[in-house]
Amino acid sequence: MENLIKVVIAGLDEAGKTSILTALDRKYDFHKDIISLTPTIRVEYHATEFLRNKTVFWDMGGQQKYREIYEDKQDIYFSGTDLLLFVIDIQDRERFETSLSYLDMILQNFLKHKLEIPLIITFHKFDPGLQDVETVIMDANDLRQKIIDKYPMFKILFQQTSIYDIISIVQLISYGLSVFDEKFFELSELLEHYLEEFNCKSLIIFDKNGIIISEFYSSVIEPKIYVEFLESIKEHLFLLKRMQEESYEAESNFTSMGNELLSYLHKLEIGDQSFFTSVIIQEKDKDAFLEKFSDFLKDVKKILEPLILR
Ligand SMILES: Nc1nc2c(ncn2[C@@H]2O[C@H](COP(=O)(O)OP(=O)(O)OP(=O)(O)O)[C@@H](O)[C@H]2O)c(=O)[nH]1
Ligand SMILES: [Mg+2]
Repeated sequence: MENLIKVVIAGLDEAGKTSILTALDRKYDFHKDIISLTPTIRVEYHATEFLRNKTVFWDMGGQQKYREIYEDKQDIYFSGTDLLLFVIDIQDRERFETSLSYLDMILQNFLKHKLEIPLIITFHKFDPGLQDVETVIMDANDLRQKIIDKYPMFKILFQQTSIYDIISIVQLISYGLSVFDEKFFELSELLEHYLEEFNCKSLIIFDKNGIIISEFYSSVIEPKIYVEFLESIKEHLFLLKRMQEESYEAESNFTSMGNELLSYLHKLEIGDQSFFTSVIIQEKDKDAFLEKFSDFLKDVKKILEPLILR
């Protein structure tokens, strides 16, 4: 059975909603597209597919004149929402209150219709340079606490994102979509098991759009390799795009990362869908890894097949 998932992305004008979607679409080389973005007029729709679920993102232009329209015609805009992604510009202190009252309008509508859907609230424009700026961290904590206190009835996941950190964007959307099936829990347990078997640093499964379906990281990633580590995951996003292209023959790819680490990307077909496994291991473990890898693929297939072929 095919499902249609409606994801509403809301937040004030300039919060960065369209930028988030653009970054997710392109994954690479998107900065110049984002610079030329113009304010969204009313609602723009972006459709994508996640497993067998068609997902439609409603990118709700955030200017005041549009917010008034949504408030007037709430039921038209917000009915049938499966997931709300609410974006708060963490650099826009002056408008935190305005942002919270917009959130309140939407949540009151959900409550009226007993829509107990998952919410993701992201503190966006949390750029790499702001990660340890005390005032910004405190602002985020205050906002989080206010929201939790006011809406105990909702399950809310808080995130921090920046378009200068593409992994944060990929994770944002991935966490959102993975709430829709308990299979994801099984998959996560499987990854935890194999992370140990392979003795690897990270184990990630992406779908064909580069959306993370499941991921597991070693708890001992040394700070000095962290940057290269993120870089190599970014490279995998780029490489998986190329593997999707007709002209790129290889199904898998080992790359040396320096520091005695290898990154490995492997394409896996289930039914008519492609998935990608990204692994980072130590060079010395390569042979042992390759011996066990086919078992891993079999186990992954076992879990994903029913999702794909139903
Ligand atoms: N510093 C920083 N700027 C960002 C980030 N994301 C988006 N921006 C900038 O914020 C501005 C507004 O981005 P948009 O994506 O158009 O904002 P929007 O929420 O879609 O706005 P509306 O369509 O009017 O509702 C642009 O100039 C982006 O370049 C970020 O993570 N960090
Ligand atoms: Mg926009």
